[in-house]
Amino acid sequence: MPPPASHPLLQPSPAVAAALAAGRPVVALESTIVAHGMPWPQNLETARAVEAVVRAHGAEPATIAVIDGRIRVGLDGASLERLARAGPQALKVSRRDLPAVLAEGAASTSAATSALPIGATTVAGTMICAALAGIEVFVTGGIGGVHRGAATTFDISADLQELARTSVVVVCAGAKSILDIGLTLEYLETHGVPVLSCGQDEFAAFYVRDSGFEADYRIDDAAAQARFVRTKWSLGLAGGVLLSTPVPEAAALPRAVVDGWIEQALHDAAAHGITGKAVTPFLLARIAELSGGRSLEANIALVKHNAEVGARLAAALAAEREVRPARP
Ligand code: PSU
Ligand code: MN
Repeated sequence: MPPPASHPLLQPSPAVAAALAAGRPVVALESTIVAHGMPWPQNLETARAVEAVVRAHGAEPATIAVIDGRIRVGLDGASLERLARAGPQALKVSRRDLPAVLAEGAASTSAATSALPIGATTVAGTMICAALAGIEVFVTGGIGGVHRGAATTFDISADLQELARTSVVVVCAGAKSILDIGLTLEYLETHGVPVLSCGQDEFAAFYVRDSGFEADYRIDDAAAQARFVRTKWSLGLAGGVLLSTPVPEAAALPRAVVDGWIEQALHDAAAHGITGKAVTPFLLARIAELSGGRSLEANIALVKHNAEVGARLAAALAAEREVRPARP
């Protein structure tokens, strides 16, 4: 929806810039999942594999991160490795954090900004950067949401507010069941964010296929998804669309088993006094430990599958644009 904007701090790779200029499909990918969501070296392997899936389905991958004071849209191999190796040392960058990793870059005309930490963008942070770059589709693993116990902790991911305001489609395997999925969906409804599902009626629950909650609309066909999105934006209804698709059957984990790990991980987080932005990375890492790596396998499989769904949608949106210009 947003016209491709340029900003001095925005640095698309040559491949991404060329694809955008030609109206070819581009898929944004986030970097918090790389730095904070998975351990080395599976994080780098997965990031590369996900980019390959996007390419195999005819779209250009654009992994987004803030490096040396620039919003990099599309990372070369060395930068992707730098991000993956930085791991938890990278700053987790949501809406509020963008200036912290960019302000020095803004003041500088050279690349003498390497003292800045690498910024790994969350779903919210990546949506902002994708919209700035003119990218309409963004693939992640699972979005942040309303945490269990939010009534007392107020812990509600900034991802939800971003979906309410920024016009990008976010493809995900639903929300992690470490969250309160019912409340997450209520929040999205309040803010007018359509929740689409592809492949099943239910909203997905990350490692688990079924969340127990139905999505608003099931649309399996990419061209029909693209028409839904174009229609929303053509009405001036700014804001995101959430497209949920379940983890592939072969990699899905049984809900009862996952619930046990989650209870334990939540207990441990409380015992360690983990709060704020550290909560989600802590829970993901603890669940990976408790599951003996099974949750990580599921996580990798679902992101790759999301990449396929996202690339098909990006291609359908590009085709739709040719037929009916969104911005006359
Ligand atoms: N989903 C994953 N791995 C992740 C995340 C989501 O499979 O690492 C990250 C995303 O970047 C998401 C963030 O935006 O967790 C949510 O963090 P918080 O709950 O602090 O808003
Ligand atoms: Mn939070």
